[in-house]
Amino acid sequence: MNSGPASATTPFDVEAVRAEFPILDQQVNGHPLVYLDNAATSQKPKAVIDAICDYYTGYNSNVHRGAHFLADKATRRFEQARHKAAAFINSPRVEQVIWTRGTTEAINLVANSWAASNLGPGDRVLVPALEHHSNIVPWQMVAQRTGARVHPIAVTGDGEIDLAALEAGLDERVKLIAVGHISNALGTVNPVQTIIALGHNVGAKVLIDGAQAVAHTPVDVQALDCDFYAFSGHKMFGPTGIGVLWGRESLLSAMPPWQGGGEMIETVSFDGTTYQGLPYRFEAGTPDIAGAIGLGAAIDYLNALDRAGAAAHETALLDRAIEQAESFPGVQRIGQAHQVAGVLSFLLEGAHPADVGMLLDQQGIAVRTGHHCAQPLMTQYHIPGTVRASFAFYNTTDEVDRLFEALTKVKHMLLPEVK
Ligand code: 7TS
Repeated sequence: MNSGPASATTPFDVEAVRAEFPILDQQVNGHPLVYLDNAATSQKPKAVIDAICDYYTGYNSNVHRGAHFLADKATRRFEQARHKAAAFINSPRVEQVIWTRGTTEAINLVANSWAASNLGPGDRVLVPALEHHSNIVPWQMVAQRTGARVHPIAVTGDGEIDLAALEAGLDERVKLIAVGHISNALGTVNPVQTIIALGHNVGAKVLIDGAQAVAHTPVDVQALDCDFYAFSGHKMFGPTGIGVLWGRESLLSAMPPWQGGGEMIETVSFDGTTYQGLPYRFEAGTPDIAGAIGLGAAIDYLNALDRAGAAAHETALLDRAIEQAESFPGVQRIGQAHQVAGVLSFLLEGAHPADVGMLLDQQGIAVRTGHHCAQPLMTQYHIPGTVRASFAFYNTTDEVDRLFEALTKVKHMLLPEVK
């Protein structure tokens, strides 16, 4: 893990970090905000907000087109952000970083380009049963078009991928394994390195959905040896509307474009059009320039942060939350994986998750309730959804305690007869 600039002996200063996130300092429903919905989207430090503001106030211009000062500056900053993203995940080459709207679009790009041209009848795509819908539905759509089939990989009652079941399902018909790095619904840290090696043993490609990982752990696509890695800027303290598809160069350069338009062509004529090389052939139309620049600022922010200290602080927060959940009468934790990050999913016995979420909100506490876009997992557990508290390094132990104090009140309100 990166240790950042702070020395190992300097304690992680959560109050100093919080001061960088202006949104955190506000009252909601008459209480200080406790933001525990970080898995849905993270908050943005001033540096990111300022970078976006500077772009619009100082050098807003389209990229790659203009022969004027502002266009040059916008293009330079936009491409600098791509270099930052490449370094952030240790990409061998910057051309392997393709801007997308986010994880969802990155996965759809692979489905519509690589999978549409490489899958055929009888081929298989393996997807763990705990995946987010955006790592299920695109594969179902392309399977329908190609005659391939999507097979779920079993998940244990604890919320871990059943590796024995995965191995049993692996043969040369499997062309792709699409797996999340960290589960958004349960926080399970999946053994992606093992899964990548297993997939490669049978000649399958492996795509990692890194949406939940990038905020919590350093990512090294070369060490992982994955074929594709997808992530969203907004879950790692950057803006919405921007994300990355990283791909192995040999795969990306053989893939057909999936959207046509400006920026992605070399020459256009009615006799035939030729396409740009990487990464532009996959970036039709005006990109989210402010978003890319904002994501670059988020990466700078993370690089300057004591990431080891932040990770240790997050682990302490989650441990405290799990401990309190387990000693809280009537609270059932959903998911008991050995390795978890960032997420506590739970139910309050006798109460609907939506009611719990609403009453927590009345006390200033923001959580998400529902199926978390992981319906097959909820179906497996026979539950309508969960209450999900998800943490970032700017949360405090006091906020964890406030969650459970508020939950005590919720319990009295919803279940006055239960002790
Ligand atoms: N994959 C995972 C694992 C996710 O958690 C999410 C978003 C996505 C893909 C899609 O990312 P997007 O940026 O393209 O939307 N997860 C959530 C969540 O847990 N609550 O709201 C969004």
